[in-house]
Amino acid sequence: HGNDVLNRTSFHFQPHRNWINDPNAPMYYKGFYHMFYQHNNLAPKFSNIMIWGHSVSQDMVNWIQLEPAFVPTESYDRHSCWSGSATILPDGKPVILYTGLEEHKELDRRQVTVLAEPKDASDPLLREWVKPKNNPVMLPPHDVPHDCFRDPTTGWQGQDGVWRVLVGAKEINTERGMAVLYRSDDFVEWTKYPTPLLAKEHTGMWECPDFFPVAITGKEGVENSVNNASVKHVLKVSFGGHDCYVIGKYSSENEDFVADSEFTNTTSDLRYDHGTFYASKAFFDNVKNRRINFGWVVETDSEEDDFEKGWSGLLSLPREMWLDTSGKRLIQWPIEEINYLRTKQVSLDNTHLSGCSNLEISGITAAQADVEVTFDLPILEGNPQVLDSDQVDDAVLFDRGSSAGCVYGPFGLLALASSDLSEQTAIFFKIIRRGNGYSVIMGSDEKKSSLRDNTKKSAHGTVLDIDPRHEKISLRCLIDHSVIESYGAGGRNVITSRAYPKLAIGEAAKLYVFNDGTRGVTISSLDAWSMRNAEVNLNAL
Ligand code: DQQ
Repeated sequence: HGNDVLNRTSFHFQPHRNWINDPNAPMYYKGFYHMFYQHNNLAPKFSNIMIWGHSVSQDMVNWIQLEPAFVPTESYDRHSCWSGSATILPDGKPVILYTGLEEHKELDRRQVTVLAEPKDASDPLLREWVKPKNNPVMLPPHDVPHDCFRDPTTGWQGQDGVWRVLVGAKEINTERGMAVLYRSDDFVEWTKYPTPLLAKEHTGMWECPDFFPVAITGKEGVENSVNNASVKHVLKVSFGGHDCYVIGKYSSENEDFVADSEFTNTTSDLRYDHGTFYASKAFFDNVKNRRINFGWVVETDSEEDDFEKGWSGLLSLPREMWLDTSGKRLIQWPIEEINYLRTKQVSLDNTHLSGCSNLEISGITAAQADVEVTFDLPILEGNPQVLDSDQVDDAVLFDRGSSAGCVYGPFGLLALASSDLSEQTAIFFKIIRRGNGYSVIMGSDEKKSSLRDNTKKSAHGTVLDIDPRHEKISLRCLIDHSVIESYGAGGRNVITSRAYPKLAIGEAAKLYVFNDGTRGVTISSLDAWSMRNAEVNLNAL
C-alpha cells in the first residue's frame, strides 16, 4: 500500500508508526522545539503500558523522532507514564511533571505525579531524563478517587514567588470535575491548596487542564507567570470528549480565578474545536512571543484499519492562540511556518456562484492542500423564512443535506471529493434567520466522507460568531489526506474532521466550491495551494 491508500497525512505530526494520543510538554529549549506524546510504540492502539514519545523540530513542521523520554522503570510508574507538562525554571532548566500509574497493592494503578529532570541540561535535544529519588511528588488527596488524579499543568509563579500547578481530578462519589491546585517553593515539595482553583458539578473527570495568561489586546503570547492588568487567564479542561475553556481574572494574592462564564457540559461551552480534537496543550514560544496549542486528533476508522495502516492518531497543526478583541473567545490560527509548505497556487476573485451549483478548483493537489475562501452575500433583507433555531436540533443544523430555514446556503467547500461526488466532506455555512437577526451555522459534514462503511461519520458544527450583515464569511481549510482542519471567520471557530476516502485519494481527490442554496453567493476571493510534504518522524527507531 502507498500512503494514499492508507490515508496517512503528509504535514501533520505523527510518530513514525503505531499509536499516539495526547501531546505532552511542548517546549522550546536551546534551539529546538520539543514535542512529547502519549505513545504505544509496539502497536497502533492504546495500551496499558503507555510511554512518552519524543520528537524535536526547528520549525514545528518538520520533526525528528528521538528515543522515548519516559518508560515505566519505577514502581510509581510501572503501569504507564501518562500525560504531563514542562516548566522552564528561572535558571533556564526545564523540568517535567507527569502522571505515573503506580504498582500498588490495594489501589490498582493509582495515579501519582512524577517529577523528572534532564540528565544533561547542556544537551539541546534533552535525550535523557532522570526521575529523582523523592518521587512521587503528589498523591491523590482524600476526596479524589485514586484513578482520577492526573495530567499536571505547566507551573507558574505567583507574585509571592511561590510555584503553582493544577492537577485534573474528580470529586469522590460525585461527577464534580476539579482543577486541584498545588503550591511549592522549590518545585519539588508540593502542598495541596485547600480549595480547587475551579470545580463544576456534572462535568465528570477533568483531564489535561491547561491554565495560562493571554494579553487583552494584541496577538502576542505571554509567559505563564505573567499576571497584571493587561492580561486575562484561560482555563481549559478536557471532558465529555471536548476541550472546553473559560476566560477570567486570576489573582495569586487571593488565590482565586473568577471566570466570566461557567462550564455547562453542553454545546454552549466555549470549545477550542467543534470536531475531533482533545487533550490539547499550549506553550509559550519565547522565540516568536506567541502561544501555541496542539491537540490530539483520534482516528475514527476501525481498530482493524489501524492495524492495516500500522498507525493511529495524530496531532493538530500547531495553532497560535490569542484573545479576540471582544474578550469573549480565543482566536486560533495555524502558525506561519505552515505557509512555507505552500507551493503551486490557484486563485479566483469576484466569482458568482449561482444557486444549486458546484465549481471545481483544479490545478492543485486536492488531497494535500491549503484553501482560503471568502464569501460575500447580497444584502440580507426582505422577509425570508424565519427559523426558530432553538427548535431545530444540531443533527439538522450541521447536516449539509438539510436546508431547513436557510436564507442562504448551505454553501462552502467539498474537500476530499471523488469526481462522481460519491465521496466528499462538506465544510459549509448556512445563514439562518433568528429572532431579529441572522446566524451563521458552520458545519463539517462527514456523512459522505467515505464509501467504506466501517468509519465513523459525524456532522460537526457550531454557530459562527459573526454577523453576516456586516462581515464577509471566510474559511480556511487545511486538507491532509484523512484530516481537514477548518478555521471559520479568521479562526473564531474551528472544526477538525476525519475522512477516510476510498476513491478520493492521491491525484483522484478533487476540491469544489458548492452552493446548495437557492440564491446565489459571491466568492470574493479564493486562494488554494498544493502543500509540500513535511518531514515528520521519517526515521525508524
Ligand atoms: N490520556 C492520558 C491521560 C489523560 C488522557 C493517558 C486524556 O493522562 O487524562 O494516555 O486523553
